[in-house]
Amino acid sequence: MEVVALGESMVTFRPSVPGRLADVPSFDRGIGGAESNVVCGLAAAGHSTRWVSAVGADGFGDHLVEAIAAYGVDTGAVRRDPARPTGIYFRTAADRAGDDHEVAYYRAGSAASAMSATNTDLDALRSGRILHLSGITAALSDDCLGLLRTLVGADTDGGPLVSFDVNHRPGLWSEPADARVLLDLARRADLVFVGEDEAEDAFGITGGPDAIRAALPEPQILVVKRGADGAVAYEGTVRTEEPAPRVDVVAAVGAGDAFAAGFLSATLRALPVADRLRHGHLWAAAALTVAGDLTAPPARSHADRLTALDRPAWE
Ligand code: KDG
Repeated sequence: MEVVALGESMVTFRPSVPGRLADVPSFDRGIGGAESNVVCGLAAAGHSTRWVSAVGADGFGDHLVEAIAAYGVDTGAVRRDPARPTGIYFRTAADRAGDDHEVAYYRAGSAASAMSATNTDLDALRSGRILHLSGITAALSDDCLGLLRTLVGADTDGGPLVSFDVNHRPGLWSEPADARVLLDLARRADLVFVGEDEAEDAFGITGGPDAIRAALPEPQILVVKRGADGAVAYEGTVRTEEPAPRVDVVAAVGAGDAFAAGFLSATLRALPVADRLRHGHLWAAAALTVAGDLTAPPARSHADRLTALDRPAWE
C-alpha cells in the first residue's frame, strides 16, 4: 500500500441552482472528505491507497464506501457503526469574489466522530508508505484527537511517513484558541501542508512562509501554500518556491486536497521538490476549475510535460 488516509467523509449536497441555502429548492449529491479526496485522487492516478474511517450502517454510509471504493481505494478497514449516522453537509458556491459561501455541517455525533485509538484499525493505518492525516479529525471529538495523537506521536522507526494537512475549519472549533492543538500535531508530523492564511488564522503566525517555518522547524518537509501566489517548500534548510499556474477559478473546495495528492504522488515517484510543488499546483488547478469536492487528477504524461516547462512558460 502506498498511501493510507484517516478521516471523516460525508455525503455532500450542492445547490442545483445558485442562491442561499434558505432559498434553493434542490441539491446535487456528491461525496467529500478532505482525506478521502486525497486517496481517491491518488488512486485515480494509479497509486495503491486505503481509506480508514467509520460510517453509519445507513444508506449514506453505503454510498460513501461504494463511491470511494469505485475510485480503486481499499475500504476494508472502514468500520460500520449501527448506533451513529453518517455525516452529511451542504455547501453553496462562492461568489465571484471567492468567499461568500455557506457551509452547513450535519456531522456532530456522527459515526466518524466516535473514532478512537481503541475502535480503529491501527495496523491498517500503519500499513502504507505514507499515512495522510488532517486537522479536521482533531476537531471532531476528544477521541478523534486522541487517535491523531497516537498516530503522529508514535515512534515511527520503520513506520509510514506521516503527512499532515492542517486543514483548519473554523466552523468545527468552538474556541479559536483551541485550534492551537493543530500546531502541536503539525510539529510531530514528517510532512506538513499549511496555507499562509491558515497559519495566521489557526496559529496567529504572521510574516509569511519564512516566519511559518521559523515557528514550525520540526517537520522534514513543510509546504506553505499561498493560493494564486504559489507555494514554498522547506526541506531541512533548503527553500524551494514555485509559482502557481493561472486558472479561472470555479470553486476552491477540494483544491488543497488535490494539491496534497499531487505533491504526494510526486513524492512517491521520488521527483525533486520543485516538481512535487508543480504537480501539487497542477492537481490543484484541476480541482479549482470544477465545482465539486473531488476531481480527477491530470493525466500523468500531461502533468509531466507541463512540469518540465521552463519558468517563463510555466508561469
Ligand atoms: O477539503 C475539502 C473538504 O473540506 C471537504 O471535502 C469536506 O472534509 C470536508 C470538511 O470537513 O469540510
